[in-house]
Amino acid sequence: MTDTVRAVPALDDLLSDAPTNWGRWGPDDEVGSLNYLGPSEVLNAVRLVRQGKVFTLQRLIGDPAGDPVWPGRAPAQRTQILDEATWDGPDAPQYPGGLHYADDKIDAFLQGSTQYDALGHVWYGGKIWNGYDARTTIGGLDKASVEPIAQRGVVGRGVLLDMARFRNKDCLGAGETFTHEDLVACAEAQGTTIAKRDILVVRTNYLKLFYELGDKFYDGFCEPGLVYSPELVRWFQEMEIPNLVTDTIANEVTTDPNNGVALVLHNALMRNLGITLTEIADLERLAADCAEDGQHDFLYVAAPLKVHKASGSPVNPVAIK
Ligand code: UVW
Repeated sequence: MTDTVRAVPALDDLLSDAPTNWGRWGPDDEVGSLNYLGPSEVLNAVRLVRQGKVFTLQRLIGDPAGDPVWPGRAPAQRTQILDEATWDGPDAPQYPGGLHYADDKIDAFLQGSTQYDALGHVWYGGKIWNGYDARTTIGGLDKASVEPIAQRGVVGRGVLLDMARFRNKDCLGAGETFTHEDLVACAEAQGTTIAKRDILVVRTNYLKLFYELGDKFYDGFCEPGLVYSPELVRWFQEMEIPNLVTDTIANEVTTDPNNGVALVLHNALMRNLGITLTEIADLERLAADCAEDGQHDFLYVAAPLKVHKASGSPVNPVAIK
């Protein structure tokens, strides 16, 4: 090894003293920190609906401009199976009364658009969320799949933290990092507060570059985002954050500039604390509206699709003011 090649620590070592919530909600838990969102959190969040404004946060699947995906994943392919041309030929199906219809299907990575990650989506050291054996993922997630999250739904107070606007930028740059202290400062600058059990919705507008740069977007791929520190993990733990939503593909700085490890927070927050991650959200309309009316908190409602044993699932979250 030369002086210029840095030894990258194993997650097992980097996070050896990091807190976990394993066992906190029982040995069979599969939804982790979503347990923080009970009836009182839902009712408090409903009170934020004062203007009747509705924002859907999903990106278009099959966007003619392209679908941003993690390297190695492919965008969804939609195939038309039936359409009016189906009835042109002599072998066309016949239905009493002359019914015609259109059918189509998609072949898609479940993490290939706006999505919830299952708590068992990532791991290290042979264990997933709650200490389940990583071998329970083989052939489909027997434990901590997206199914229980989808069954439960996610409803609470969402807070938009517009990091791009806070830094006076159109969008954050590749590899740009921020901390929990920056989130708090951003909230303060917006005239809002982050309360315990809030769903954090963080805007970087980084995917703007995906649409502008085309394939070059993936050169030296390193998204901007939150960066690991023990203090940040403790803050998420103390604030009892149930869900982190961002507009990037993977919710955190891709490669931690301090240690060279990939997706540290997927592990420190999701695997260890059971915080659900929601990625590739489209926050542009919501952010413009928040900047205009000064209301950065809202009722956040999300119900990912119920897919058996899946590691994630598409979702169209809704923010209501
Ligand atoms: C990976 O876990 C690789 O990516 P994501 O969480 O974005 O699906």
